[in-house]
Amino acid sequence: MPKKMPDAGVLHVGAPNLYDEDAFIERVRKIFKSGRLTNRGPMVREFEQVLTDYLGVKHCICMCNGTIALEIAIRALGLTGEVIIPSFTFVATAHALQWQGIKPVFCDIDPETHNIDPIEVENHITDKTTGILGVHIWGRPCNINALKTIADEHGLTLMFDAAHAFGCSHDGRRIGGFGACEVFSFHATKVFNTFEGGAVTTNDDNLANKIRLMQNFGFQGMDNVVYIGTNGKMTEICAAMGLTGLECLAEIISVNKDAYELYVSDLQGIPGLSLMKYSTSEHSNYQYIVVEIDENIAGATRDHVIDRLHANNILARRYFYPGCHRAEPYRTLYPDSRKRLAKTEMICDRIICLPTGTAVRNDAIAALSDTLRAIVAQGSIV
Ligand code: T4K
Repeated sequence: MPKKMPDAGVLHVGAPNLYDEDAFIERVRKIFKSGRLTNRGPMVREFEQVLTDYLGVKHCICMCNGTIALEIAIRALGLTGEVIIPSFTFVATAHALQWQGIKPVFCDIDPETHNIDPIEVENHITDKTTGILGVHIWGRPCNINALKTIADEHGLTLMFDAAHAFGCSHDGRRIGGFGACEVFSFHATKVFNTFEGGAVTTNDDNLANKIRLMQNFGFQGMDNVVYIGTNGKMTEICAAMGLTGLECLAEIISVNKDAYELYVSDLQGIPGLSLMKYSTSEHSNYQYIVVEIDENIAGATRDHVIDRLHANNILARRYFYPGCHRAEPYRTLYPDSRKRLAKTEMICDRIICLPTGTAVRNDAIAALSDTLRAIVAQGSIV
């Protein structure tokens, strides 16, 4: 059972889903008994095996967090030069490239799906492009088939940032096995968390082997270093949290789905406000409640609505405002990006994420929706 949180008076986007404390502590006791704290001990090995089965992939390499997992995957794939990514993502996606001297080439999104637009991707391919890094924003898969066709035609590597997409599917297959590899985040704020954590999943044996070596300083065996590497290892305690979380993941997703359906009915008919839909034919984790405000119809700007929600102890978020291309260092390094990101900027300026998850009670959703309705009714544009 996921642990139900008491209502603390303030509603947060990102309040963690907590698991059964006793089951977790039992695993912590095992760690203390074994004396094995990290370096791919039994807990991490078990966690990787369970994840491999759950995701239906050949390899799962658990990491200390999603950002390092991205960096290692990018390096192991040998990406260089330019890589095409959406600007509408958490800044870690762009940083993981720029940190290694690779230029993130920001591409516009489809305003319906909020995902990278394959037609736009084609326009950004140059002789320096080595890859496409799609992001399954809000857990809704990118147009994977179209991206794969483009990557194959141009000899590019395709990988995915699946930080939001744990438990989601595309064409009936779990996210995790698409592209050369996919990268998950198990950060505290995610649908499934290991305090901090992440993983790279792949069906490629050689790539998996390389990533394993790179996450452990490049060590092959005790004294033999074969690659430049870093420390990307997951600890035993994080794996213990993950194993405990997997036992109640289905319940967490079901709580999220119920919350989403409550929002669907409670937010109905608010002028200028639309709630993002999840596919009914695929698995979704319902992690994000995303509303779009059209200020011309609502009569209130998105930022006014956010300010009023905050004043009412509802810590809604403007993910992923302002968009990577309008954040430093990208704004200064690549000032021309703005010219081709009109749809990204429009979405960045309209989105609000609302609280959900096991920390948010149903009556709080009803009250929040009433507050939101009242804020829009009051308006802010004269
Ligand atoms: N790619 C994508 C597409 C991502 O979205 C992310 C991470 C990554 C890559 C990188 O993965 P990691 O390296 O993080 O594994 C949060 C998270 O820090 C970040 O993991 C996440 N995306 C991003 C979307 O959101 P913030 O800056 O919004 O977090 P913060 O600290 O403001 O927390 C949000 C709310 O949650 C707070 O109001 C309080 C509450 N909270 C938070 C934590 C950490 C708690 O109640 N307890 C907690 O322990 O970035």
